[in-house]
Amino acid sequence: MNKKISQNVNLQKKAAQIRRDIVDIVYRTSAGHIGGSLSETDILVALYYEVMKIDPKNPHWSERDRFILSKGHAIDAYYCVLADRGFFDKERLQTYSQFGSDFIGHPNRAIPGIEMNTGALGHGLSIGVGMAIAGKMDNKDYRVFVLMGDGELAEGSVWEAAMAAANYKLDNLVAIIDRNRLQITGKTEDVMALTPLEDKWKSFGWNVSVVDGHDIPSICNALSKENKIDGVPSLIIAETIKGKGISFMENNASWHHGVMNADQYKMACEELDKMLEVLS
Ligand SMILES: Cc1ncc(C[n+]2csc(CCOP(=O)(O)OP(=O)(O)O)c2C)c(N)n1
Ligand SMILES: [Mg+2]
Repeated sequence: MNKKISQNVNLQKKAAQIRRDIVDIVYRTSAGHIGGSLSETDILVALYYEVMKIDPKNPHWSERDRFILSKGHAIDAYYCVLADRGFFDKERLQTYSQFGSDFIGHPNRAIPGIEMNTGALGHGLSIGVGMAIAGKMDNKDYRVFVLMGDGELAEGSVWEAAMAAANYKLDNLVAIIDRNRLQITGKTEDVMALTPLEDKWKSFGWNVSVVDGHDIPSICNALSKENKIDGVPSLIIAETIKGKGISFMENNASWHHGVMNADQYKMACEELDKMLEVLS
């Protein structure tokens, strides 16, 4: 197998393994936000295993690329990726959502690798703008990545940040939208219509790409520095499926923060184990 193809298979396998870990921690804790965690998994794998400049043993390394999970509710995938990348011992995830644990239901800076507390939607892009301005002022060449939900775009503060990013020519800022077309109560287009989404961001002065958010090589391509336009912030609209990888959860808003019963957990594990077997 050529090196590129085998690397792609490895990343697909990694994503399937991360999905398997997500199912485990969500089932164990009877909490979490599984739908949006499964939709963003391939994006996080592309970022943390291929694209971002990071050193898990030195999470405060000044040259590191920064990542903000603005859709902070989808913490399950984020914890599993950070654990697998070695930011902290996987065993610590056993305490997820338990009284006194640092591993609470939204990102917080007590966890190595997490840059910013998030969860109140609509703030991540403003934080990213600040970090990108700081990078420019300090003459650093790190990039700042911000992952937002599509429902999150109903928050007006997102658009204020979008304007500021273009105004300050932040070409070191990359925003990604997990475009799964669902938010908490139903379809984004019914709750707060976003189309034409691409045109909206272009009109705000962004360099916009649209990709299949489950095709890891395409995500990596879109995130590559080669796609940068000098003086222009970049936006990737990643077309995804909420609940991706588990048939009965896919495209179903009730799995935004649904909790599996024992039978559903078994079915979910079987589907992901089968996927892992195919990729082995
Ligand atoms: C300011 C704010 N309002 C409401 C919520 C409650 N809430 C949590 S998740 C969610 C839906 C988010 O949908 P989306 O951004 O599309 O996320 P995804 O589909 O990726 O899970 C809402 C409304 C919140 N966390 N923050
Ligand atoms: Mg959504």
